[in-house]
Amino acid sequence: MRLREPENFKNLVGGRGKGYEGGAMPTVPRLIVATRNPHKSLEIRAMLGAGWEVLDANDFPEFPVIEETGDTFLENARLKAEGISRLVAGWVLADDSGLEVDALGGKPGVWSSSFGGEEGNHAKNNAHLITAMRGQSLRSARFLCTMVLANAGIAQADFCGTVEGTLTDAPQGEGGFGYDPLFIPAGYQQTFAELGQDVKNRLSHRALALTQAISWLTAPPEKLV
Ligand code: ITT
Repeated sequence: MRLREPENFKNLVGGRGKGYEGGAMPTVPRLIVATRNPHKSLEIRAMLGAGWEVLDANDFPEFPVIEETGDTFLENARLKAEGISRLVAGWVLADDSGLEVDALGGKPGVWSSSFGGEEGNHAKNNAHLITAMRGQSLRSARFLCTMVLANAGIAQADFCGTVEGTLTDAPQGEGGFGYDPLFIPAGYQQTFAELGQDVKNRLSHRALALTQAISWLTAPPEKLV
């Protein structure tokens, strides 16, 4: 998915595109993604294309880790967006996301990142999910993503995206990250990890939330900083 370039991007805090070495290169709007998960920012960068400069918390080693103490995706996205937005000028986008599994009463949900016992360990998370789902005939699940846009330390808007699907009983495919090798989106026969980044970026929970966030950011009335 490629989102259109914003018509009023002159009013967004801009930066020079990476690789700018002087000359007449136009300023592009800058979005700082409040994440340390490089897979998320890679997807967001690919979806936005060259019309945006996308940075993340890994570009700012001095940024603290924001504790995710909320019980909902919205609370955690807001904590991350506002926490980073207090430290940097311009628009900050936070993404809190996860997998909701019907047979597990909605788990791992908000705690998707540490389901296997170790924060951010995708292999352990997947192994734990496979074990938890062994023998289960109800295989339905969904990825959810809540995004919050913040500026000057204050959340300004939030957006949600959901993609329904089913779980395999063993990993399939090498692409994507996290639970992608176990998740077959509705209407497809392969996992997100097999379908590849272009397909995932057209239909994912993250794509659906990002489309709304960018529309909001670039629609009149102009969002002056
Ligand atoms: P940040 O908080 O720094 O953004 P994180 O990975 O910890 O990074 P979350 O707290 O939002 O982010 O947890 C998201 C987890 O949900 C992620 O680690 C995966 O386990 C899962 N997840 C979210 N989106 C996913 C996707 O597109 N594909 C596969 N798994 C995903």
